[in-house]
Amino acid sequence: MRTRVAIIGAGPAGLTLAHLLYRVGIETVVLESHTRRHVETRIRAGILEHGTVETFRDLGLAGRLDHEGLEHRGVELRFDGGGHRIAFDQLVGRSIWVYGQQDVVKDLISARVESCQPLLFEAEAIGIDGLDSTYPSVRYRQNGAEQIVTCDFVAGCDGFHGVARQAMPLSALREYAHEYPFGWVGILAAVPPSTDELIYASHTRGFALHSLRSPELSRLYIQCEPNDTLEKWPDRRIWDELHTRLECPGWSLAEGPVLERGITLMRSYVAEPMQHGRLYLAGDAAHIVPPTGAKGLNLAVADVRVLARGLIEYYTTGDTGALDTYTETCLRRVWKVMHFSAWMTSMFHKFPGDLDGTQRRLQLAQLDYVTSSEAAAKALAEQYTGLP
Ligand code: RFL
Ligand code: PHB
Repeated sequence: MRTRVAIIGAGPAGLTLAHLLYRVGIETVVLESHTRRHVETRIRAGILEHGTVETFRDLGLAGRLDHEGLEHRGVELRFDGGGHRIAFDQLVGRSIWVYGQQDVVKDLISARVESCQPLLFEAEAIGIDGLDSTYPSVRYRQNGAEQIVTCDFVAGCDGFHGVARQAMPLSALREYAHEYPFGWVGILAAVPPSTDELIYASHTRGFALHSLRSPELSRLYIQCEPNDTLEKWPDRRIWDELHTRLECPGWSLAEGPVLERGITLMRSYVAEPMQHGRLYLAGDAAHIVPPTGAKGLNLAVADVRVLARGLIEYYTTGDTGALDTYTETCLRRVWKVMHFSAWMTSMFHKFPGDLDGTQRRLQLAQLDYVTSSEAAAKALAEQYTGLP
């Protein structure tokens, strides 16, 4: 098979890139190791920045998002038994959308299938060759047989555990990795959300988050130990901790059947550079942020906007200027978002080793500042709703 851009991974990064290029007539092949059902039902992110929503609207892919997505104009920060609203619209004139990642992926896949462009499921990329030539190729396995797609460029959109980053010579790669000393237990529950807007809570027992997916579905998270397993978190314990950590006078949390549960380790990671020869990394393949800032998917979409611009410039003018500066352009946003996500994480989580309570007092001082100073609230709102 021959194409212009071989895209590894049908997550938000790979699928959005495929659509951005299809719109201007640039051929792509998308390879995805899992089944369609698997990628469409994987529950992950839920918050879309303004710019991410605009990207899907520009592509004509926001029909269902505009209909079923929930626009949120603020968020609540809860600590010391009190709730404080950060009003995004008043502070920065922007909002965010609650719309599940699996719905984003479903919409992008169905539009890709409709366009009759190649999207291969159960096609696992196993190696990339010729990155330093003008004819790179991707080897993949489908139905037990090894196949090859040759191309002009390879987009590594295959997530943190993919093969694309591994194809870069180790000597060319600088990695910045950090594992947090905690994880998140996440549940999806069949109960109307007990709140209209997201609640981020910082409690002496640790972080809790009340998010949602629809008027009938709540999504909740709590901080846990880094090596906890789900066996340690029966539903009763999850709800009890949520009640304790989210407690606020005059407010109560409604419980319901737990439909899904999972544990996520919290880490941050950046690979520099994000390109080598004809290979470009985008999204989780290049960087991971802790989910406290709700940024991973949004960053993935921001990367592929930059990559698509570079590829379009190359195919229309032959100029490689924007491709050459891909890493530099992306990293300017990536490191700001890393900083924001680390800041949100440090403000809300319980860190081990705070023996004399200094860290807790610093956290409370920071939360008090953010919720009482308009300038500080604006900084949070600007970054949460998305940097331009
Ligand atoms: P993905 O979504 O991991 O997609 C990569 C795809 O590549 C496939 N793949 C391969 N295909 C072919 N050959 C191979 N060798 C392959 N290896 C892998 C995989 O099967 C997969 O389909 O990466 P992408 O596109 O970069 O998207 C990134 C986002 O998925 C991720 O950053 C977010 O989910 C992070 N995240 C959040 N981001 C937000 O913007 N807002 C949020 O509210 C938010 N909440 C979250 C989150 C992530 C979470 N978890 C589970 C880590 C909440 C949680 C709990
Ligand atoms: C979610 O709804 O899944 C969600 C919301 C906010 C976050 C992370 C995840 O910071």
